[in-house]
Amino acid sequence: MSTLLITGGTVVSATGRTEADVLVDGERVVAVLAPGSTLLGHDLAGSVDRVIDASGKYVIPGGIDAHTHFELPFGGTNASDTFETGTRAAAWGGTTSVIDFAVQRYGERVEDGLAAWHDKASASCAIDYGFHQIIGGVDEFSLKSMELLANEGITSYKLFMAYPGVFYSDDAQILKAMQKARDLGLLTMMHAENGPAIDVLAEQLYNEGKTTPYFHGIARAWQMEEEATHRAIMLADVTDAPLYVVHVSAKQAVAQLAAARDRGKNVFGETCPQYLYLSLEDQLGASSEEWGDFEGAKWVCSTPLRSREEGHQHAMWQGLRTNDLQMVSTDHCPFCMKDQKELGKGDFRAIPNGIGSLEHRMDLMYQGVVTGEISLERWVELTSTTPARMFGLYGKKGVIAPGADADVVVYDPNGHTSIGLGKTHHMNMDHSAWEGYEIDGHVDVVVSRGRVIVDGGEYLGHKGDGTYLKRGLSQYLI
Ligand code: DUC
Ligand code: ZN
Ligand code: ZN
Repeated sequence: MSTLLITGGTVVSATGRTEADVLVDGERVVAVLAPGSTLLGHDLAGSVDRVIDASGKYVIPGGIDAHTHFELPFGGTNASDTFETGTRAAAWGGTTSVIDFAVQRYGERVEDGLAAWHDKASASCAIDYGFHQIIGGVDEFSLKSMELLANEGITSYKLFMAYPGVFYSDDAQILKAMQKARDLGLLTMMHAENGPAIDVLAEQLYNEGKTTPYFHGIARAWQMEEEATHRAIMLADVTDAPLYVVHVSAKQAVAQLAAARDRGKNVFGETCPQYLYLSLEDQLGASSEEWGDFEGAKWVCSTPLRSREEGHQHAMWQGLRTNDLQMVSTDHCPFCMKDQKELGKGDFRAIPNGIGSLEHRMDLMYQGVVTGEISLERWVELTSTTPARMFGLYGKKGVIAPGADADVVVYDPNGHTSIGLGKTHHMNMDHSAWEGYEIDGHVDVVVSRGRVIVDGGEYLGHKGDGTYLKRGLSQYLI
């Protein structure tokens, strides 16, 4: 067991900041000390195995990305990050826990999907990991299997109102699953888009010769997200089940969440960096020398990037400030252009949906602190503390306090990060959705359960060091 002292930094939590030294013994934080404290001896620095000087830097709880899809079979291919490559990239970016989605489809057993995800993840992860369960085929068997999930530490599951024929659930299925979830204390996560209507719109656009990535965003109109969000809220209301809407991108959907929350409902929403920074016009409508008007395929994801002219990005930041949106995850679902996104050349409907952002979430959200969109404390809350509370990890994760896992990031506000291929990029992708983004800050040191895994530009993590997070019930409910 080794000991570590992080000294001279500003420890930032969801509720404040303070000058303090953080003492780590083995895998845990054991003390947060006033600078110069002699409580634990006159030469604490001399008695520990390692001292990290964090002077002038922020000391924050490690990031928790509660929405990743490693190796997800989707759109005729598999998401290109494995648990190994994905968790390594996460570590580089200051994220020390991920929650990925195990998959069950029609005709499959939930238990088998879960076992497959454990097989992929165990011995592969550099940081700690947990699972949500996708229930892509709601039937009497999968409903019964939900009873096992909480005991396995899987206290949240995801349904899709989109993707008919793949993961789609109709209203009757959603209602039944929510009733079961309410009884079991599980949190229902919802992909809220009206899939059947979207598929009709997409087919009509395609038949009119509108085949480029831009039309992915047109087919998946904001009305489709608002309507599904409202329907999900009503189904949750009538079943008295808590609801967490994933990857919110339409300002009208935020308004639906806000209205439900104003009525005192246990309704929550996450957004993702892509919906804060990127747009229909600038990205889905982009063209390049290499890819022509297929360039926009890099940013085909669902929910889609939305029009900047309509003000969705502004509304997402606003929602984060007002707590109408509570968290920022990435929906990390990377695909290469070559052989993967290319499947949809000439037909936007066949482009695998997904963007890779996991490595850059902490930086991109810190840039929101620099530009005044959110406070320093809110940065920590959105990226670590609330994810921990929402998904039953708080106390162990999401906070720097005695007894918590020593997942700590030393972040340098005077540092700089240039994002892009050949610069900062460790995800298994042949392009970056964030090429050219410049961040006025830098992840200097990353500690995962007491082990230093990133140290000033050097990666020291190991495949297999990450452990499975058996999660408790949500600690965020009203
Ligand atoms: N959206 C994506 O962009 N990718 C994976 C699944 C999803 O819902
Ligand atoms: Zn989704
Ligand atoms: Zn997702």
